[in-house]
Amino acid sequence: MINGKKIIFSGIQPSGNLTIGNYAGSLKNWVSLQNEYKSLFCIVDMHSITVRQNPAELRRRTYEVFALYLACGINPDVSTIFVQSHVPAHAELAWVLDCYTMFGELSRMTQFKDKSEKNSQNINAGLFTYPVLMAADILLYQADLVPVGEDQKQHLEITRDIAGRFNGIYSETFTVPEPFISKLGGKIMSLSEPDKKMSKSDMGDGSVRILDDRDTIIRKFRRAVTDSGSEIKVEEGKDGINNLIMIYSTFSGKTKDEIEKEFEGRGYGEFKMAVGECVADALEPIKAKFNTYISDKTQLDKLMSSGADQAAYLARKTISKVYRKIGFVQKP
Ligand code: ATP
Ligand code: LTN
Repeated sequence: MINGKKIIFSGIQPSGNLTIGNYAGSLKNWVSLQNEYKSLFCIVDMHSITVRQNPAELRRRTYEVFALYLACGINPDVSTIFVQSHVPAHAELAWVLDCYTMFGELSRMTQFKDKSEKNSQNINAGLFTYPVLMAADILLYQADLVPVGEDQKQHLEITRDIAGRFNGIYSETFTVPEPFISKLGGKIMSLSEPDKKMSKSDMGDGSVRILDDRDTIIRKFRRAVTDSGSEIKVEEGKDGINNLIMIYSTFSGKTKDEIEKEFEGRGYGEFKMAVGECVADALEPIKAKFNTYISDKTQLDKLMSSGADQAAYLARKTISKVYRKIGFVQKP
């Protein structure tokens, strides 16, 4: 608890241009939760180097993600926004937690298996211990709730296990966090391969970016892969149309039933256009705000620096407690 409020922590990797999946699964929920909870939103640059990044691009994207958090409505006066590598305690706690995490547990992580397949020439140790750094992010701030997309559920489970194990050995040290995964938008699928999660590091037309221009957004939706059939109806096995209905619902606020009624007797083509236009309309104000924020580097630097200070202050408290409990001698 901070000032009587429960704590939220979440993060996104600056590993590409953010997608509407990142928006629906994360950012949108962060904005609606930020006033009720003490919130910390991180740009997890240390996680992103588990896959090789171009240094200049990583630097640019870190600023872009920061500006996008602001543009989506994260208020720096109420929430702490910061860059992971600016707070050394993340790496410090990750090392400690590495020693309380089992090789077998990490071997079961599906994200590790997926990313190892995608990056078969670079299956580095960081990719393997990725969930431990994520556990450190969350546990450092004694977070109660972690709003993420469905793909992160397994990482939350291992975080809870690590916290429970540490608490069991050394007495209550960490808050055991709960995941917050919204039913709507928790898993947006690729438009070109609707059986796969939309992912920011996937190039191509399957991923719609928050910053795509209007025509690109509409074109991507027009080309979205759909199943055989013509009815706009949620149905088991119809991944393509189910995904489009889910996206439309997330961005329009309409329920599944309202959407099915609205498009009764109308074809896939018409529906795809409607979804594209609805998403493009919803993203317009975000893009406008993004352009304003990204053009003021001085202001971004100021916010980045103050966010890191706020986070570092909280993180230090946990690190000191952990070092004391495990028997590290305090520097005399
Ligand atoms: P990468 O392609 O680099 O792995 P990513 O698009 O999967 O990136 P992350 O940075 O790993 O994005 O995730 C940031 C947040 O967005 C997480 O909370 C994650 O669960 C959520 N998220 C990512 N993709 C989706 C999606 N398709 N649907 C819903 N939520 C998503
Ligand atoms: N692993 C997450 C990003 C992430 C995160 C976190 C999310 C890193 N640290 C802490 C929530 C809390 C991902 O790949 N989407």
